[in-house]
Amino acid sequence: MNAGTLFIGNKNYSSWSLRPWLLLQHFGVPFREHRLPLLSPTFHEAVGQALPAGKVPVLELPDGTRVWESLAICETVSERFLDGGGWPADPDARSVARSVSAEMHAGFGALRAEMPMNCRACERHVQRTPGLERDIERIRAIWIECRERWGASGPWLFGDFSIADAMYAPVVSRFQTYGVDAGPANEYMATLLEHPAMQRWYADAAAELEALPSMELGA
Ligand SMILES: N[C@@H](CCC(=O)N[C@@H](CS)C(=O)NCC(=O)O)C(=O)O
Repeated sequence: MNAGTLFIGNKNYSSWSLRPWLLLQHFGVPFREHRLPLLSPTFHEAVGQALPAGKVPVLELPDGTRVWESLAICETVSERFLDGGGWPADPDARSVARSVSAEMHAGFGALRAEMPMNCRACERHVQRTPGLERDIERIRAIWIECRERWGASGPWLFGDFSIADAMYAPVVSRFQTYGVDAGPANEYMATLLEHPAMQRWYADAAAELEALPSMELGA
């Protein structure tokens, strides 16, 4: 079944857009992609209309219902198009997958502010503040624990690919860009970066023409 239209920002910069996009792509759910470059006139025109909260991503379902907030979109995709399969089947794994996804959605402010996603950039270095170090440590611990407890049945955080992997995909991208060593979770990072859909996202980001100074470090 077609999921409708996913409104996203620039692939180079829009980390929140990547999450539901990757989920839909991974599970092969057909959808239409509508790109609204951040800070552009077309983006501003869409605010309050296609974008109820003035942000991307937004999923417009085939009946016209709009869903915003990346985690709410992922939940909706799982419920309506995957028969709940966006979450792990095991109840304990599912509870923890929900917790780490919510933790990502609500937190890691230092990481998001100090290491912005930029798919085209490589070998960036930033001064790590204590807050950033704490975020990095916590994320490393999450990945390592998930892989140790649930990774036996597959290469993803909970074995099979789940919403949790989609939620952490932009963090993997950031760790690569800024040279963060994930220790035993480096293999997990490589798996995610090699995902064919991630490779497509990166190729599309490389082809984008917009370079937004306010989204680059040092701006
Ligand atoms: N909590 C939101 C965050 C969405 C968000 O901040 N999106 C950014 C792009 S990655 C945006 O639309 N920024 C435009 C603006 O704030 O004007 C989610 O999970 O979807």
